[in-house]
Amino acid sequence: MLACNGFDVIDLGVMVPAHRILDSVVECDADLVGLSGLITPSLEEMCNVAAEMERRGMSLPLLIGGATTSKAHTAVKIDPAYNLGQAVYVPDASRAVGVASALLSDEQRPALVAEVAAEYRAIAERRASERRSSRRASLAAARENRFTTDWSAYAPTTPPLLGVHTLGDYALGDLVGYVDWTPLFRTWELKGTFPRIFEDPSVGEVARSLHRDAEAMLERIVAERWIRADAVVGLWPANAIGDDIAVYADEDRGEPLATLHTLRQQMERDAAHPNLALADFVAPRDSDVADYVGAFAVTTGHLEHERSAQFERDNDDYSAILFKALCDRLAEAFAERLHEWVRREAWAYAPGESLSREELIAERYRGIRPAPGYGCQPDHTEKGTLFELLDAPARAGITLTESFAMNPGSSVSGMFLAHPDSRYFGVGHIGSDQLEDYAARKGWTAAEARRWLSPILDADDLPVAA
Ligand code: B12
Repeated sequence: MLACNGFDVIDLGVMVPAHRILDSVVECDADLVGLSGLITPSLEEMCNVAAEMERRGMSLPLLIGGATTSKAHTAVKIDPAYNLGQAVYVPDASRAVGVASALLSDEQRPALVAEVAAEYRAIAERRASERRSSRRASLAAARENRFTTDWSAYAPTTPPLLGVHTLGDYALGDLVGYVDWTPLFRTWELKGTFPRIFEDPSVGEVARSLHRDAEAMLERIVAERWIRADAVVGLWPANAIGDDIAVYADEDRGEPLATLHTLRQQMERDAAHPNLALADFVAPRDSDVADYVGAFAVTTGHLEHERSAQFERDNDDYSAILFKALCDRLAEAFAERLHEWVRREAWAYAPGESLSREELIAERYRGIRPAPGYGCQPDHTEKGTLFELLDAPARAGITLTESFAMNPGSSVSGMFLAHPDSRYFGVGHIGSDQLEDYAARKGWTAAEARRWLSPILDADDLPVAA
């Protein structure tokens, strides 16, 4: 139990399923429930919590926050599942106390709930009419307008290090130069880009002091080996087959080891702006070009929990937050370092590359490392295929939860694509035709497809809360 601004707070921890959250809520006779979501599958779980609260006849206020949540999502998907109580989106933790106090006050609650409910109804109606009027290309038309290139003129480099490689207990000192500091400032809600943020008249001084503390702690993390960095990387022969990528064990390219599924943009576009899918950047099977793909999983989260819990026990929340944020920075730095190693040595399609930290952050290199959950691959379940190919639990100690979050938290996973034209994009919303097609390719039932793809579906295709 934590004491926080006059409230007793019980933190149930991460990735707790709906029924366990609500059992605890009843057990401790809570006055309100707060949910925080980092990646989109947790948004689905929030809808389940709301529906389960309704089923149990509860009417406690439900506060929603976290990186992937939004007022629109709360209004359109969570609130409609919870008619007995009110779901309220809180964009920033510092506002949580004011909102919670108002919701618990008999005088203030009715007006706040009426205001929020009216605002959410208006948002839901606006969204529904926007969706109805949004124009979308059919899947067939989008495929027709795919990215194409003269594959016969493309000669992929054969990776000298094909297969799966473990980089266990990697030297932490080697990662420091790859840290992108900008997101660290965002953790403290300091807006600005490193290093320009230091000159900002309003936040510059705070940013400088935070950066000094961060560098000092980073030095200790490295010198005293506070955490362990583990990674696994794989490179295989591969070819695109339609919107999928077949991954092969060897150059015979017989039965695929696995199939990576990709989703295609369906917004209305023209020939100058292709409707992209990640599979477009891998040579198609019928081109007879021998292409390759890579995958990786990295973590800097082993041992993280023990130390951050110690800071918390010592009532040193500042150090606990700073330490967790640094572990996240190191995980990203490790992915950056690994990608560079792949380009220069393991796949070796850019052996002479030599880029500064700034150039790496600006992605001035050839190829991309799309991660499931980003805009160009919104399907988090693809991590399951990557993890099997990489044997990530055994080789790097990273596991997936039921909703495809990675454990430990400071972990990143994704693919490597090398085509010079490969680039990041957002799939955006897809139509029912692609929903059905993708479900068939993944071997999903219609309900499974709607569950996992719900963030990119139109209202008519959305799952109905249980
Ligand atoms: C830090 C971060 C990470 C860290 C992970 C941290 C961890 N240990 O779990 C690292 C670098 C490891 C990482 C990895 C990944 N990430 Co990431 N990550 C972020 C990032 C940059 C910041 C999130 C953050 O911590 N912000 C700081 C905190 C303080 O802010 P916050 O969470 O928004 O919370 C504030 C408010 O929302 C509010 N609040 C939060 N919760 C609550 C709850 C209540 C009740 C209330 C009232 C308020 C409240 O208070 C906070 C302070 O004001 C976001 C991008 C972004 N700008 O948000 C992407 C982001 C969340 N990541 C994303 C993705 C995809 C991933 C990966 C899946 C990528 C991959 N395949 O490897 C992995 C998943 C990791 C995992 N363990 O499963 C996507 C998620 C999109 C999606 N569709 O799901 C994002 C949005 C990036 C993007 N633009 O696409 N990530």
